[in-house]
Amino acid sequence: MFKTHFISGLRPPGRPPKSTLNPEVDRLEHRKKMKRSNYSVKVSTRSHNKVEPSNGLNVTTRGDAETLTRQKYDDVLNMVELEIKNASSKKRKSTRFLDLETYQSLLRRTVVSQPIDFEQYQALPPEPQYETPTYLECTEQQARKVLDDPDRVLWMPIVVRSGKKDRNKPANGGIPKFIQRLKSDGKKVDVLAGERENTYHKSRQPITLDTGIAIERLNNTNPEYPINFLNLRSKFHNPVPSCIANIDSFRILEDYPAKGSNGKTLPVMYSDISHCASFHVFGQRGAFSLPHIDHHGVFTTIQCDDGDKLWPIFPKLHQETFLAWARSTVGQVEVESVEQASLIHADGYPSIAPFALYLHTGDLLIQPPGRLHFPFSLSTVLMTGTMHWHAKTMVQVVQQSLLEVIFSEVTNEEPDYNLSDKFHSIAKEWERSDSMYAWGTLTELNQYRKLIEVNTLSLPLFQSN
Ligand SMILES: O=C(O)CCC(=O)C(=O)O
Ligand SMILES: [Fe+2]
Repeated sequence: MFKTHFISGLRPPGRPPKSTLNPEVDRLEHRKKMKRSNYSVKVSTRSHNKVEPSNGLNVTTRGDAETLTRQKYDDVLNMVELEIKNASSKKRKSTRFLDLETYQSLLRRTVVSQPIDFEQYQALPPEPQYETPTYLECTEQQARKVLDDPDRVLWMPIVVRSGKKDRNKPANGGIPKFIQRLKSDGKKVDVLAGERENTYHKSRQPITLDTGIAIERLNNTNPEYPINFLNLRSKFHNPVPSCIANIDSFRILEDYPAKGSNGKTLPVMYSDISHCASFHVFGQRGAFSLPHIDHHGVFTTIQCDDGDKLWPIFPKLHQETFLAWARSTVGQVEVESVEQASLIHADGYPSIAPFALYLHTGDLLIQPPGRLHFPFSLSTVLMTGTMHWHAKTMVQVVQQSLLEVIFSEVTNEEPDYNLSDKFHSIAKEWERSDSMYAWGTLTELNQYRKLIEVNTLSLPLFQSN
């Protein structure tokens, strides 16, 4: 699903309230300031791009994941650098070329960090740690314990590796079966395929192709623009991974607005996030996405069904950094102070170093809300994903949804038409004393109530109560 609509009851994107400078001037100023600023995390070069998780995380070496991720990271960087080198002589720079340059800059400052294990995760304080480039690698049972923990909400990504016997075994018949289904299910498909080269933003929007033609393009092993099928409706049964399935607090999204009826037939609106909460992404080798967040504050689960993906991701960002980046997506960078300007790198994304995750056939990723990520397809790769709201993070869900109305470039997905209704039904459920969901505090409920009434851009979105 791609964005073309706005949340009902909210105004379409407009100028953000803060005064800003000319983007070109900002960019130059920013570069100068970046040179002056003494950014503290050691990153940026291929040979030195390893950091230890900071903030007291005491990690032990988990050689396999780190070595493999580093190899795959190197493969992607080599592919990107080679393509840039080969294209550099061309007079006209394609959108892909410009995006590749940005991607290269991002990759060069991406670090490869060690995951922590279940015991280390449990020993951590429950509060989220900002700017910490780490993730949890654990079994599916451990992941369920982490997700079902009433005392803490997940803030770092989890990677569940496929068991040895499932390694290299594609799920559900893999790519061949998926292509068969794709052909039989519909004549048309939305893809990112580089057809719109003329304007900066349009080329990043999907085009509709005949399914047969889109699939045909996969046969070209050296395409000028690898094809990326994003957000396809799920084609397999039971896409929800067992580590998250039927945990009440993660069911809000699929339960609303269906609550109030036990019937099996409900009117379905295509753009309703509850009805497209499972999806596939299917990318040709070389296809990639620039950093974005998944929409409406969802936790995303993404299972690698068949193939290989590098999934670089930013650590949890301070609100200030997140907002500075959101503003920069509409060409506006705050330059009120050196500190503020240095939050955003010259490539347009937060200066804090991203870190790499690698996903292979059978691996599962659980990605917390609001995390910028920029996946790269190392092979033709099929993934199945699901989206979830958590009862304790509903304030962030509304905040992020409002932010997406103002700065629509932060996500690559289409907003939900029914969001406003959904938010109001959820408020009613939250107010019930016998509710089955583990909601946030009373203060958060009051904040949520205020936020769902916002229909103007002038209100402060991030007030604390
Ligand atoms: O594979 C891609 O290019 C993008 C996938 C993605 O970001 C997602 O599924 O959230
Ligand atoms: Fe995404």
